[in-house]
Amino acid sequence: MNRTRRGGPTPRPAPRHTKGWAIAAGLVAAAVGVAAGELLAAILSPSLSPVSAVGSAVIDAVPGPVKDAAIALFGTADKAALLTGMALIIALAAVAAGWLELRRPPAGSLILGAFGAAGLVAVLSRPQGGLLAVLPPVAAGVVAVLILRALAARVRQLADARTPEAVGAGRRAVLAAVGGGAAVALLGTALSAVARGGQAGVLALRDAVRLPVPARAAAPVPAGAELAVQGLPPLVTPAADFYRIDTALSVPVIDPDKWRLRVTGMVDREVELTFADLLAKPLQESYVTLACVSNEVGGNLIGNARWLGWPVRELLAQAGIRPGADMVLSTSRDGWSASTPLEALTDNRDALLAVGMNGNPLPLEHGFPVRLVVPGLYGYVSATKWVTELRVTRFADETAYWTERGWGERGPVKLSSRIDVPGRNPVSAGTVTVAGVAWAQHTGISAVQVRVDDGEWQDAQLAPGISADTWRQYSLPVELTPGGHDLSVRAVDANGTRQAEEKRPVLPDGATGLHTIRVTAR
Ligand SMILES: Nc1nc2c(c(=O)[nH]1)N[C@H]1C(S)=C(S)[C@@H](COP(=O)(O)O)O[C@H]1N2
Ligand SMILES: [Mo]
Repeated sequence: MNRTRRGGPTPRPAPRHTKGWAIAAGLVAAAVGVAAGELLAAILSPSLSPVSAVGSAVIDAVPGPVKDAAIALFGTADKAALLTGMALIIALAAVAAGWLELRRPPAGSLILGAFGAAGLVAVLSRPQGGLLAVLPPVAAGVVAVLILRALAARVRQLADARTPEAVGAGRRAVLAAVGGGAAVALLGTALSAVARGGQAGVLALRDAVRLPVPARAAAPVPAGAELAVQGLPPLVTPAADFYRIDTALSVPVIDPDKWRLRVTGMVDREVELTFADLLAKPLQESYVTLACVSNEVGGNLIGNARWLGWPVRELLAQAGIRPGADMVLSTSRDGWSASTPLEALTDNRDALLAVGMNGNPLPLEHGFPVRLVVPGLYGYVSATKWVTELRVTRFADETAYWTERGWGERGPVKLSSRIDVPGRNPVSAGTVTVAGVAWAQHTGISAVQVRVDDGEWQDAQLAPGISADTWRQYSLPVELTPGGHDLSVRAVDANGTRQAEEKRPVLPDGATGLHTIRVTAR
């Protein structure tokens, strides 16, 4: 179709030429955008994909009868049909975008940008949504628009070419740009397929893991531990809602059959443990509330789960600890490390080498196949995910990832409490329920008090706790007159120590201060 007439005087190139290139530009721009979003998602997290988020949002949004009709029509190929349909829609929009970007800029950019925005909305509507989840669709939209503009500029140059030389040069420039873009899209798609393939493989291995029945079951959840207050987070946090904090840009993907844990350092004999070895041990289950040192007062970097694992002290006993050691440096597959006081791993608190979370193998994001869970310590000094080595050593000799960066050497969780309800403003004046959680892991909570403005501290109803290692819910009805009010909460631990009122930042060893919220009663 690209006949070049060399030698003769060439009039304006036929618009058909540029139309074809404009359409190709739109398709390539969309393809590079989608590839960029998928690749970023594959790197960031196994449970993120803008394309599948859009697909899932479509599935959720489609009315039941349409869903039934689609299943009747396509049977088990319904998901493939949906993806094909989405690809067709994106391709049609890309064709239109390429064409319009040439004729009526920036209409084409707007179309591709709108697709990025749709991906963003879809991702935000998924339960796995989090801050990380927004990056891939945003990247997809931005990349697609930038590529489209760059390609359209070259196509426009070609359209404006007046001499045969200019037409030839313009065509070569467009061909190089469009071809280069297509190659980048293919490469990005291939790379994300490889990354996904590795994750899919390990996800399948994870699904195949059969966790043993615990030799010691978790303490039962006492009746009434979960208060029937609307808006209060569940007592046990579902894995999908559990906060995730780590330095891993891409989630380590570990084949459990190849996983090894080595115990080294100041030990009588080094020990190496396989996943099968670990599953064969008498495992025990316990509820532990995990908290991040970066959790601000009132923040949500805290969650409570039922962990299945083998007490770390059993493993350390097998290795035999030499005198003088006071710390265990645990290292993850991706090189992160935590320094945990030896006694927290050997005392009776049941620090676990955990393989299960709420009855399932650990999610990839939460450390599959094995992580540490130590009641009473912030995650940065204890909760190593994807753990591969425990080195028995001394605080005087070695440091860990965050302690090298100015965070406290020991990281006991600070006694704290949070108001979750009322979560919305304004509230109706009159009787208002104030409710939330309080925690002092490994010590336990003995009382929670609530205050309205500068009034008296009133004892809240404290729900029974699962154990000293878990948070406890509280609630208290208070009377609010119309107008603005400050609601505050404070907790008292099992030793009678009252929560510190002094405001201190999260650095270096955890925030203190009282959680106070401002509500308006109408
Ligand atoms: N390998 C690894 N493990 C890690 C971290 C990390 O960055 N890398 N972060 C720690 C921190 S700071 C916290 S608060 C907990 C969070 O665990 P979660 O993501 O399962 O909630 O994991 C800990 N374990
Ligand atoms: Mo953390």
